[in-house]
Amino acid sequence: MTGSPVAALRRRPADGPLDEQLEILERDGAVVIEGLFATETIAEIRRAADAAAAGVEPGSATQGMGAAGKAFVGANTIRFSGLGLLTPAFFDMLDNERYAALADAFLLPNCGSYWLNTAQVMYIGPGEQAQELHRDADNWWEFIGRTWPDTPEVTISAMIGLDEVTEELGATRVVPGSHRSPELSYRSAGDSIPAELGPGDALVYSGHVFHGGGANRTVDRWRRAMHLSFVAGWLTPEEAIVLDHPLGSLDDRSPRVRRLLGHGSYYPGARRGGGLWLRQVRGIDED
Ligand SMILES: O=C(O)CCC(=O)C(=O)O
Ligand SMILES: [Fe+2]
Repeated sequence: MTGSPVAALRRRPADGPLDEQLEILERDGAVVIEGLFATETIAEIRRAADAAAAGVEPGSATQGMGAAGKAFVGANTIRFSGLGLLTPAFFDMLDNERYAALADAFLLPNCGSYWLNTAQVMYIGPGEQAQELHRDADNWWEFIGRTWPDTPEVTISAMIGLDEVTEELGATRVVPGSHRSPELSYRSAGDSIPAELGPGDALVYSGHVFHGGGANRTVDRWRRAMHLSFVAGWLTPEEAIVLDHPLGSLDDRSPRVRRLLGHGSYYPGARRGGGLWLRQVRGIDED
């Protein structure tokens, strides 16, 4: 594939029409939603993330893949999850109405419900190289690969600015339209364009679109962003964030937060199949 169909990622305000945002997401595979998260929420998440980042060794994340995982996440990048243990503002993010509406429209045609895939601080450090372009849905390649490219959308991701995120700092690079490409790998970064973000803006993208963290070309500044993604309830999430929150500890949170964090079972509804993520042969949240 040569030449992106668009010169810049399309951007829409969070309080604009949902159908327009969805149309762009479906056509380009990605859309920037400006002001998706409230300023106060972002300020609190950034405070908590900055404090925790001070204790995390750059390059220590492995994605469960040893050296290959380290190469994927970078040598001078700080990554960690567990934000719900650091600040309750994390639960506000999970309850964000517009991101919920986008995820519902995108994923619920293919599942009875979805849950948290991962929520990760991703601070790209000075001098970091660009990440390999990839598709987030490749996590479930055993399933996705069988029907590629006619495969359902099973995951939606957001890269969220916790500060100004510029191209120079390593803004996520996206190849618009590549979610429809039959190509299995995409190593040329030539067609990718940066998703620059202000604090609270989010790049919302399909698990089928090629993207990757950009190079940080500065000598002393960090790219401060985080990732928040959901996956169909019949697939295993990337991160066992569920284990951070013992059963009973989320009783004062919303039903959505409880379900996203695994404190509810998966029900197929009108689809074929049975309940999943059950306990004692009953739904966790069944009466
Ligand atoms: O850091 C970024 O901008 C993107 C990271 C990413 O896409 C990933 O690790 O899956
Ligand atoms: Fe990714």
